[in-house]
Amino acid sequence: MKTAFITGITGQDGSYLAELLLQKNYKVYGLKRRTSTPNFENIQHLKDDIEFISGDLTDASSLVTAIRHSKPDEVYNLAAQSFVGESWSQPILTGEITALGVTNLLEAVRREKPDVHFYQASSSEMFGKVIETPQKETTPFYPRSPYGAAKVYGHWITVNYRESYDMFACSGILFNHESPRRGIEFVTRKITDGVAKIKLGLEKELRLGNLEAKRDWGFAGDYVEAMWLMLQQEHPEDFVIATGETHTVKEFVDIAFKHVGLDWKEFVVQDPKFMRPAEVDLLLGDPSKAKKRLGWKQKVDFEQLVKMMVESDLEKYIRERKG
Ligand code: NAP
Ligand code: G4F
Repeated sequence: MKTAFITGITGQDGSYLAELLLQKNYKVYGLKRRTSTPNFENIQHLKDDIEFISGDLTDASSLVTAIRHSKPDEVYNLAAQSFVGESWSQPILTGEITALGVTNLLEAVRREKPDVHFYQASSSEMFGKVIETPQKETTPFYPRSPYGAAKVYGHWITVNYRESYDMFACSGILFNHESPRRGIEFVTRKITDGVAKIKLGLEKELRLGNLEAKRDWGFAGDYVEAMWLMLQQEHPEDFVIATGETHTVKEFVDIAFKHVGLDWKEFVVQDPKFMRPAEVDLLLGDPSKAKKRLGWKQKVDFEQLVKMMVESDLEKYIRERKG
């Protein structure tokens, strides 16, 4: 039986990855930071199958203890301050978690279990003000937010530990991926939650920022499979994971409202509060390397994703209404 240690297990990706690894018969450990109220929403159904270890990415000693205790074959570093918008309000904390936190974890692995296969959650936000389109593994980075800058550091320190210490350390450069478990402040979930509330008469409008931004959106359940595949290869390498399609926020809005028989123009209000100091206008990934070398491919397309998220939010509010 293989053993995996996952940071960020309570988040969107952590929950799908834990599900996948449990299905594959892994023993799964998850790093859980202390919160004043329980935060198990995404992993409620898996709680009894996971062994939680208390710790924080900014507390190096807790990571050493976690690796020593779990003795993992594979480590997936999914923890981060992951909300781009918030990274302007908390730039230092974002750097401490999303950048230096990676070094804390790599050091713990190097000292306690250097033969680990290590996965770093890198991001298409590193491409920022894109230098070329589509973006691939060799595209230079130009981050546009404190979050993007922190991810560039996390990416390069992972490459550096691979090259300095011959560690099996890989970075997955993942483009946006979404699901019904997506945090409510991200634009896709904010839209589908808003559509469900408007349809059920619980809200009258949906306030959004830049509707022209373009993203390459996939389904989180498909993307965690790529993470696992990267750690099963003979040699550690970095891979872009994307759909190869890009859509505007407006297109997402349009499909979501149409799915419940409404016209978005009657409900969406543009609010400068949600505009960013520097925007990433266009992301479009080229997943050819992952398709060829990992045999990875997406199963859920853009329209299916939007509809899946709207349906899930509708069901949630209907259930709550029934009490
Ligand atoms: P998410 O839902 O925001 O989950 C983030 C996780 O990190 C949560 O479990 C959170 O714990 C944990 N965390 C935050 N600060 C921590 C700290 N100081 N110590 C330990 N744990 C901490 O993010 P996600 O969408 O699943 O993304 C997973 C990873 O992939 C992140 O690193 C993200 O930056 C990266 N990424 C995401 C996407 C995407 O489109 N989803 C694309 C590219 C890269 P709490 O529950 O306690 O807050
Ligand atoms: O959903 P978002 O907040 O995601 P963003 O900034 O693309 O970041 C996500 O994907 C990255 C991968 O590329 C991850 F690394 C990162 O952790 C995160 O998961 O915003 C998407 C777009 C932006 O252009 C934003 O300006 O939607 C635009 N937008 C328009 N109105 C809005 C809103 N974003 C949010 N969050 N809220 C709005 O009201």
